[in-house]
Amino acid sequence: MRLLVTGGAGFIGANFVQQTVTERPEVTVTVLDALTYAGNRSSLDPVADRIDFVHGDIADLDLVDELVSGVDAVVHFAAESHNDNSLTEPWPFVQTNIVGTYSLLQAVRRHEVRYHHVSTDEVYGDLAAGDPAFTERTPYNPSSPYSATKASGDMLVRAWVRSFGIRATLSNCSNNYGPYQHVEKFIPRQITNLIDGVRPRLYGGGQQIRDWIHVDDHNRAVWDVLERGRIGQTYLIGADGELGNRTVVELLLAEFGRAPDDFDFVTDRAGHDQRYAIDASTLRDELGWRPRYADFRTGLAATVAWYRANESWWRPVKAATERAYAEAGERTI
Ligand code: NAD
Ligand code: TDX
Repeated sequence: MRLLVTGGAGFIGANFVQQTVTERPEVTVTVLDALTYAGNRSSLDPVADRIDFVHGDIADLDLVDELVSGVDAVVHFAAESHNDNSLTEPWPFVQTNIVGTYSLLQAVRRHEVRYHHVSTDEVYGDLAAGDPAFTERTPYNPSSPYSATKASGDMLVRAWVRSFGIRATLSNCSNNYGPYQHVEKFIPRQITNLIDGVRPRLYGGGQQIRDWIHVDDHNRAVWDVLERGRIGQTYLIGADGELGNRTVVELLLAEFGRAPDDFDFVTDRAGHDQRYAIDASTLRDELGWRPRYADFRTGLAATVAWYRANESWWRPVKAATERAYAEAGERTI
């Protein structure tokens, strides 16, 4: 199988490429990535000699058409992915997450290529305590510019399935953690702060809840859907990993031998979603998927170890990332 992977230099895409090349030597991988601030070519170093890398934009219609004409399937990870950035400057989110998705859809339509679309549980909005978890039937209700543009991309995919008969599947996953995640995101930000002796920073009161899944488990599910998913179907991916943000910070503080209250509360995120939770029954029952990282604490400890051992990967962008948070108005409260 010849595969085009968009966003393969990002957190989840790089993990997918590494996993694929290692475990499926029969698959030929081409990565298309614009190497934005979030892309890091060195995340592909372990497999660099076994893939083709194309530096380009998914919204470049001609480039995408040419690349898609030469493959059997596309797995689309590329996105602007950070909620906080979407509040500061929404335009790149519209361009990449909507226009970029359109460009891929037109190419897979023209060349009749199988397409898998990677999306997020945030398209469903948020839940209150006690609400049932999201299912494939939950109505879309996105809150942030990021999640609204992801929801828009998903809607385009559904329309291209129905109107043009493209062979597409979608997956909407909960919060990922693991190696190679950009230090702007919650868990790597706090790990790298702690390595630097800086107190973790919790938005608002730290009461928000996220449903954590290890990135390896997400990508195994993506493969299951790509190989055995029903065309036109959406699969929710989650590993029953609901935890409050404050609890995550306390677990990290324990990993570093620090007191459980050794953190700061900082300015809350505008429109901050309260809780996400995934019901992954369809994926489990239909495709037999099970997470391998059933214990979040074990996965978190391995992630801390990775950031300790790979300072050269994250150090070059740490200071600028913290400066951007300060410039966006983040203050201790
Ligand atoms: P990321 O920000 O780490 O990586 C995104 C990658 O896309 C980068 O390599 C970047 O250079 C590339 N990219 C951005 N714009 C591009 C463009 N116009 N053309 C080509 N490449 C471009 O993101 P991530 O966390 O790895 O997320 C990957 C996908 O998974 C996204 O679609 C995201 O919405 C989805 N997702 C993420 C999570 C999560 O917890 N991180 C959860 C569910 C779904
Ligand atoms: O410093 C922080 N302090 C803090 O309390 C940061 C960066 C975040 N937070 C909070 C905000 C969220 O409640 O932690 C939680 C997680 O924040 P993020 O890592 O920014 O993730 P989230 O906004 O939940 O979105 C993530 O999961 C869904 C990914 O970034 C998205 O790409 C994915 O779609």
